[in-house]
Amino acid sequence: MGLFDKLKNLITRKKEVVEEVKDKYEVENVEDIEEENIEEEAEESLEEEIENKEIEDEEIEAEEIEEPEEEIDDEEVEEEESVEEDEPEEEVEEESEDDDDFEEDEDEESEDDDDEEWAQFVQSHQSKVEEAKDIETYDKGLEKTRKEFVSKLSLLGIKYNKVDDDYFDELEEILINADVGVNTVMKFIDQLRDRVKKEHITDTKYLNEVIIDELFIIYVDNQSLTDKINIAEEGPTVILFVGVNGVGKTTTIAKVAHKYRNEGKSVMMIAGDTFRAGAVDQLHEWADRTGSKFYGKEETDPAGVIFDGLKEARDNKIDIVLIDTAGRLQNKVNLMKELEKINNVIDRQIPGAPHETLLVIDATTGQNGISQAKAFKEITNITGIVLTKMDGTAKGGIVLAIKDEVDIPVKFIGLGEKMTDLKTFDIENYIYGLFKDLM
Ligand SMILES: Nc1nc2c(ncn2[C@@H]2O[C@H](COP(=O)(O)OP(=O)(O)O)[C@@H](O)[C@H]2O)c(=O)[nH]1
Ligand SMILES: [Mg+2]
Repeated sequence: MGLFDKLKNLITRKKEVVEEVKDKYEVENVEDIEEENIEEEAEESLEEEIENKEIEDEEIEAEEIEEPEEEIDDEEVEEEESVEEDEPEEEVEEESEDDDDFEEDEDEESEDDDDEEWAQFVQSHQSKVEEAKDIETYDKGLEKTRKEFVSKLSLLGIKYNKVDDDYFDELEEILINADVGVNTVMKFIDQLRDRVKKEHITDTKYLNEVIIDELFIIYVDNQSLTDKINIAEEGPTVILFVGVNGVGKTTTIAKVAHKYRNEGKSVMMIAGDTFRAGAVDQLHEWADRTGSKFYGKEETDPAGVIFDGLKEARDNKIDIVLIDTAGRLQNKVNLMKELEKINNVIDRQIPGAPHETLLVIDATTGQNGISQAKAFKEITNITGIVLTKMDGTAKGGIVLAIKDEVDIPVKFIGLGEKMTDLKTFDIENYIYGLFKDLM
């Protein structure tokens, strides 16, 4: 199976996940599904399974079917299996009606098991909804880019029925306008021309498939598809956020805190941006809202605040420490010195930390963002990029440019202003968000 077919399958599967969840919960938007809806749904589906199972059992007994497995499809087999595993309360009760003296302590034991199995059952429902929510957020956050870039791409396939120089010129323009980056585009067009020659491609519609295929190759480039956040094996995981003013550092910290708090982790925010008036208060507020601890003082040396904050994080056995910094790129030498100092104090408190230094870039600033990434890369060791405000731009091609021109993995992507709109970067969801209408 070719790469394009794989992408097509992937997109189809993702569409199905979202549709299935929407149908099941009878909602327009997956994001409207609340925790309690999931529990209700889990309860209902468990009852349904028990009923089905009972009906099946009766049928089996009545008809004496020898190998019923062959007659039911995969889904039903799954359901049947999980019913067996789940040993639902209702059945236990029924059984004990028949067998009244067979007995209470058994009941209690199986209650514990039931609790655990029930939790797992709910969990499987939750992960499905989570998956659908992720897909939907990418879908919405990339809408502008999709509308611009992909619709132009399909129009191109309609306008030209032959692949010629004019076609390539226009394609080049579309890609540059989507902020894929001039160098990336040049390389890309060269590769595409080669392939067109080698494979004797003349059909522009087929070429669209090749284009998607090649864009995907630029990003993947033999690397793993998701770049996970490096979590410390022991002690607090320290994540340092850098980037120029206004790109979304503080809000990103809030969103990251929200994510880890939801996973049940303890979080502390440290206000290393001690320069901008109100910056400390702004972070403090986010800490309160996300149920995170806070450490910060105004008008002091950031390295000092970070040093003290980390000590407190260690003493309080905090899982995740998020450090905000001031981003002043005006003076590279000063910023370099300051970050060096910050890194030193972090390492002194927690050897090996920071575990991540994330550079926050505003996707709407396009090539300017790429320049920032290049500059910061010279100043300090950046381990990942957070690309914010993707929802506000039609130029979502910047992800590809970053990969190709800066070669630092995008770890988070900001797809909107809500707390849940920051997602771990997932190339498959990104591809889905961009190309779902093309297939
Ligand atoms: N639409 C959108 N707005 C964002 C996103 N991330 C941040 N913002 C907005 O960007 C503005 C600046 O954010 P802030 O965190 O204060 O930037 P900082 O100066 O780098 O700390 C705020 O109005 C945020 O709401 C995003 O992913 N999408
Ligand atoms: Mg800030």
